[in-house]
Amino acid sequence: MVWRVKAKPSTYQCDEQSTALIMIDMQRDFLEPGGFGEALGNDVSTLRPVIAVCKDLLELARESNLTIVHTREGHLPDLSDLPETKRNRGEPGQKIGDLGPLGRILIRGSSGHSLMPELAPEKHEYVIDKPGKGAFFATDLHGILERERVTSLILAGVTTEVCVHSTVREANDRGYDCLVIGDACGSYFPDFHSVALKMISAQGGIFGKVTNFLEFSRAVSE
Ligand code: TIU
Repeated sequence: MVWRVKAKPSTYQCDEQSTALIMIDMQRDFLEPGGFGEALGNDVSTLRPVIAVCKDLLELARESNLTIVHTREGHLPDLSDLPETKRNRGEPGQKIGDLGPLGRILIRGSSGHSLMPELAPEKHEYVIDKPGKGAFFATDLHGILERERVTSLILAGVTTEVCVHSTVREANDRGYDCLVIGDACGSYFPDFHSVALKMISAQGGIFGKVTNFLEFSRAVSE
């Protein structure tokens, strides 16, 4: 079944056999108070509306039997995969690896590192742990997608201009056809969110295309 999604700058076309949903970093560390997002000085409540849209998108992807990949940004407990430059950004005393209300900030295995319970992965879905902002850096995501014969990526998650953007750029350079679901992405900075989406779809879709959940679900149910 070929889906034709109304998108910017033009219609996006894909089919369920070769399409994956990539749900980026919907972790407590970014969405709940006491985690990494707040440690960086952000108001994490700005991201809350995205959870419901991501939930609907995840359910639609499950009903459509898409390959589903969840990513989590985080580091090993011994910090061996954490560059000093990354650790030293942010307020002193609130660095990656420090103990916060959600456990050690951005460390694999801490409660802050886990995915939001509303978006918990099912058994057969992939969960990719990534030390960087882009989901292809130092992970086996590309190999997984090649094995699944995936060529089209539907992207959602947080934050629009950081990890979603980095991943779209990496995916585009590896030849994937990307569609970003704008209202299933969120930023601590509303103006960055809208400009980040424009940057993807400008210049004829320089990194990919952009739509919203309603248009995507319309195309899937047609
Ligand atoms: N700070 C910020 O906007 N984002 C991140 O650090 N990581 C992700 O976007 N996941």
